[in-house]
Amino acid sequence: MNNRICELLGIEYPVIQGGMAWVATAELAAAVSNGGGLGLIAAGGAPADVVREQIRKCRTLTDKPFGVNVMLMSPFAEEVMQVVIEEKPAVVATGAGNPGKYMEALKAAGIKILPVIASVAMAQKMEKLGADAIIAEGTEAGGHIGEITTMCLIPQVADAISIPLVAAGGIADNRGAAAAFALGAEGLQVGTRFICSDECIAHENYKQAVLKAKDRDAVVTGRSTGAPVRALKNKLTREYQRLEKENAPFEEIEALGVGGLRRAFEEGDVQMGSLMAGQSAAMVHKIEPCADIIRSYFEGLDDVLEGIKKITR
Ligand code: TUI
Repeated sequence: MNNRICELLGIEYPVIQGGMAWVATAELAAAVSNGGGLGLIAAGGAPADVVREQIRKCRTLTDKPFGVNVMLMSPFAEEVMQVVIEEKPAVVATGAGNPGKYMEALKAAGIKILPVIASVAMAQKMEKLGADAIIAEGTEAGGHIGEITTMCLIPQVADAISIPLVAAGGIADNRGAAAAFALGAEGLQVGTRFICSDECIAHENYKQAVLKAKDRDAVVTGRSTGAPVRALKNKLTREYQRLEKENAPFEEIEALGVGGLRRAFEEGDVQMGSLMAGQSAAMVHKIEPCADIIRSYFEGLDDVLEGIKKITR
């Protein structure tokens, strides 16, 4: 592939697995990397020693490049970055903040830096600070999200930067891949589909909830508290939305979400767990190996392009 993301990361397919807290473990990251993409261990809100363990475990499961996604809102972000700099995975992706203060040390350690951003201004800032590539995430994505759709964000970021661009949010099949490449991205970040992979250790109930999801089921809560999160509709999201509508105190709303991820991913609590997933959940129809998911984005791509030619000639 004549592709700067593949070249930069030393991978076969320009597919990066999203950094999903609790879901993106060493097992998932290694399976994605072994399948020819770039797997990421999600640090999420985990303490630094857990992240170190995960990196070391991943090394036993793959000899391909892999990375760590550091969630910058984590209370452990600083220590996690320190561990990452010591352990030197090939890549660090960051989310939910500005990784500027860590860039120099990451670069000195020879680690490639791919910030996940949700605005043009942040993409430009990251390029200036020395990011190796940008992951621009549209509001269709799961978890903590920005405001702009993938459709509008990707071409604007593509026009504003010259380093390689990865599109994220709502990319569920080869049509989404073709669209992302048409908009100016050279790579895809995929989260939700990898929840429904054989190698993902998330609870079976959570996988089934993704498989059952329909078009309007991935809803947003937390807009009023300034940290919007997209997750599958359930008792938790309804309760959240009710408190938000009633202008309940910030602490009461926040308390509802505490432990929500663990409840979903470990206990399989599909009612009071936070089933973070993107709008593409409605396009996930089976549980399959990571390698097959990766390949599915490129198989039939010629037919997609032929189809476009046919209706525009
Ligand atoms: O980070 C994500 N997705 C996430 S993080 C997460 S854990 C969490 N749980 C509850 C509340 C908040 C976080 C679950 N899903 N995606 C990448 C992403 N980053 N989307 C948006 C951003 C972002 C936002 C602001 C990146 C930079 C940024 O900069 C703000 C600034 O100016 O510092």
